[in-house]
Amino acid sequence: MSAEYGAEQIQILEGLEAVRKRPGMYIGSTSARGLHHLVYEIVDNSVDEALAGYCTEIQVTIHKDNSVTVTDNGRGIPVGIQEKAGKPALEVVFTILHAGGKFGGGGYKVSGGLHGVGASVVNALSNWLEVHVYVDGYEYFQRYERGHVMCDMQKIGPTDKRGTMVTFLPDDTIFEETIFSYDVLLERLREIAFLTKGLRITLRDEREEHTAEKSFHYEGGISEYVQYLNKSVNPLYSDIIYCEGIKNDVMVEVAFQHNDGFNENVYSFVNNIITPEGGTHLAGFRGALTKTLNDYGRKMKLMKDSDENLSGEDIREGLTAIISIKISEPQFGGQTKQKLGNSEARTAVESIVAEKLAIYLEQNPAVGKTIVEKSVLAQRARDAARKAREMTRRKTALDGMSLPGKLADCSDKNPENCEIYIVEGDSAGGSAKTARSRATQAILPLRGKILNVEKARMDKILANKEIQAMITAFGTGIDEDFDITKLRYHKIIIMTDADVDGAHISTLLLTFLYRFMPDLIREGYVYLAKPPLYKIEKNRKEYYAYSDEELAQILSEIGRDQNNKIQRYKGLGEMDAEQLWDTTMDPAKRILLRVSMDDAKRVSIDETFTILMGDKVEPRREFIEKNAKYVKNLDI
Ligand code: TSJ
Repeated sequence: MSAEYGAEQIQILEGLEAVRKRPGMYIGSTSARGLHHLVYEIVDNSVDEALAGYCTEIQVTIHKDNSVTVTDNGRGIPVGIQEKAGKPALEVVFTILHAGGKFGGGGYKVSGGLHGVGASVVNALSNWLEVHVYVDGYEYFQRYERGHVMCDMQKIGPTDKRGTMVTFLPDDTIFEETIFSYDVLLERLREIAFLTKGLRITLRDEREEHTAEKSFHYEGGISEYVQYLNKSVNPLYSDIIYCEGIKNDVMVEVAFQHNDGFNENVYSFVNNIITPEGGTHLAGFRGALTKTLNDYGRKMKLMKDSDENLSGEDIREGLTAIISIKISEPQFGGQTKQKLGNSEARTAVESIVAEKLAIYLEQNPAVGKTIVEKSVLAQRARDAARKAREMTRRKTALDGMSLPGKLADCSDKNPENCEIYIVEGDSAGGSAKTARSRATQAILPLRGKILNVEKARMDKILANKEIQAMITAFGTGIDEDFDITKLRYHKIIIMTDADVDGAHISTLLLTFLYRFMPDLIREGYVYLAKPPLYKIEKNRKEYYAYSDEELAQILSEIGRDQNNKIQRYKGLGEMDAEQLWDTTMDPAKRILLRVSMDDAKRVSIDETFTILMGDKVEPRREFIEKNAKYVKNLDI
């Protein structure tokens, strides 16, 4: 008996040692991302408890030493002896791989959906972890270090509390980064709160002198999420349309509302995790929306019998939607294993949305009419855009590759070696053309402000000369024609003045790239050049400073005196070709900022561009006040 117990013990240790040996296998990475994942793994357990109907509050606290406490007011992790292991279930949860939460019981077990691995992994990757459980009038406690049990589970004494409290300190020999970001946690916790109606989630940060605290609680759930996402645009009707139901064991919730813009902002979630590549749940939603609105439009004579059906895209123009499903065994497929494959998810979403939406439209004909009319306009614009697109296609086919006249192309034809500078203004464009290294650097000057794609329909965007020039120069095509393998340059470098106007133009360009060629950003091909802010001259020697801090540093190094000449650059135009090469274009010396994006943050990126480029002033002012430094938001 005791020998058997010993053997089992060793096996358990091996289980968690495996996690410490290959942490990436269990939490994706040991970077900041993996670190934050630890918190989500723990929080997921409390969210499950909320979904089961037993927990209404979750508190997350970041302590001064970067340990984190997660507390909930659920039933408490069971403390009874688990027969198979011969020890308290609590200990099993923390010491056996994949044991977290598998106690049967009702409700939907959602963690473990995409990459859920549970409490034992967090334990294995923590310097120490302590758990308190408050159940049936008593408090229980256990402590672990690097996954090893430090004491048997203790029954501490009576309590009138109920719930679970876990505190852990991530192991700094495993993680490259052990400092939690309040903002990153805040963003994800807000998302969870929107997706779990009624649940209150509070985040506290005790690291600063004044404790920061923020609480999220949405009785309206994903309907409030849609309202929140549409706060900086103009809705076409005041309702948020909401459909909910359970079919084939798939729990479905959908909320949406149209605005007067042109973007489709549809986000799908499976078990509270965003699915950037969609899948069957998204397909089910799209199918039901398209069919129901076409049926409605014809029945109400809003379309003629001879009219073509509205396409899905037409109906989704200006649509903000959240699709959230809970499913017990999600299957993911596609190249990156991120696309939901369960066919029962498609039929569940399709039938629930079709049924509920038809009823809603019957009862709200004014809204139905508004949506159909908006879609008909979109259909007409799309026809015009298709004609424009066919024109450009025919043109390129006829002329071989007709590159824009303003482009000074490079001679090297291997895209890996090639860069294109998108330069604001003809004069800076001229200097850049003189300065460049002709073999590998192409220059495309753009005149003035480019079109704000947040406020224009596709046909207008495709007709814009500056945008056409970029599309042809890149070689990739756009939107549905986009083909990244045809990209002619592996570095697309946006070079604008280091002032407010320059920042605005960069943002316009990034908005365009993000909306129509997001893979360029996702694959890391897009950069911002960083021109210097100051030139300092002393004894015929020139120094360049790229920030105020650097200016101060250079001045303290060379000595502050009368002979220093400090010039503040107001624009690229003030530099001659040689200076431009030296400071901003020479690959050996220049500073480039790579623009990156994290798919998990797609909702907030979309929001950022809508706020920055949309037409409501108040949200923009708020956003700019909160994010005073432009460059800080580079990492979209
Ligand atoms: F990650 C974790 F396991 F450490 C953890 C679990 C952390 C935190 C902060 C909370 C929890 C947790 C687990 N909260 N609530 C629960 N509930 C259960 O484990 C539980 C309780 C009772 C029953 C039952 O069937 O009676 C079933 C379950 C899953």
